[in-house]
Amino acid sequence: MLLVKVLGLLLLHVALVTPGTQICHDPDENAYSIITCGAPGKAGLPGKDGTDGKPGRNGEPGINYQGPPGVAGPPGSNGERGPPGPKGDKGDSMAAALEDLKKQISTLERQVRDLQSDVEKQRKAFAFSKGGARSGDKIYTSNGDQTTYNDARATCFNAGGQVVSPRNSAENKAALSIRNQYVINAFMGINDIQTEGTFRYPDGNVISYSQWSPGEPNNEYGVEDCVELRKDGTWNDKSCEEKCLVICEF
Ligand SMILES: [Ca+2]
Ligand SMILES: [Ca+2]
Repeated sequence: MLLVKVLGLLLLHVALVTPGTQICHDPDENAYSIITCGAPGKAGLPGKDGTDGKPGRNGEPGINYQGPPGVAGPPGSNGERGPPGPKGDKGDSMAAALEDLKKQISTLERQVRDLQSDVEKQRKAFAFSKGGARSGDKIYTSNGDQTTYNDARATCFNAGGQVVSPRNSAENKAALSIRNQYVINAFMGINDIQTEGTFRYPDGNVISYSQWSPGEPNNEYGVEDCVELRKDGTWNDKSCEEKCLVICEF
């Protein structure tokens, strides 16, 4: 053994003095080997590109995620009122009603014309007959009776009129024309029964026209509250209980 170690040391010495050599120890073999150590080589050229690899496998299908349903929002505010629509056509019922109304109006117009003609004839007949007269739209007539004032008032009222009550000169003349046909003084509707000295028309209004004879009204004996129409067209207050011609006004 000693010889082996000595030989090793000798080889080591040789290696140390020989450039380019290196002693390498192998622990497993517990031996030393001598290799020649050259200078480090240069980097080699880059290798060729490798060939393309195989295509990869298809991936697993993805999972679709569905969100939770949304919550309904609050109702919106009312919109502005739109413009009015075009006028619709008139219904048949409206047209029929208008047509019917026209017929009724036409019938009424014809009836009014007939009435006007009839009234005009009656006026002419009254004016022509004894005891008939007219002034404006008033008609005066008499039945020739002579009665107290109250009876005259009742007669005219029942006939649809009133005892003649002239409100102007023309009406007074119309009444006088009838009085003179009968040649009898006539009662008038004017009286001061309600208040002595204040003469009124049958409707209660104070008279606005008068044609008193001179010295009248004198309320003779304190009993003259009615009025008669004399032959000269003047007025005289007279007792209502006396009898005079009845002239009615319509
Ligand atoms: Ca009197
Ligand atoms: Ca008198």
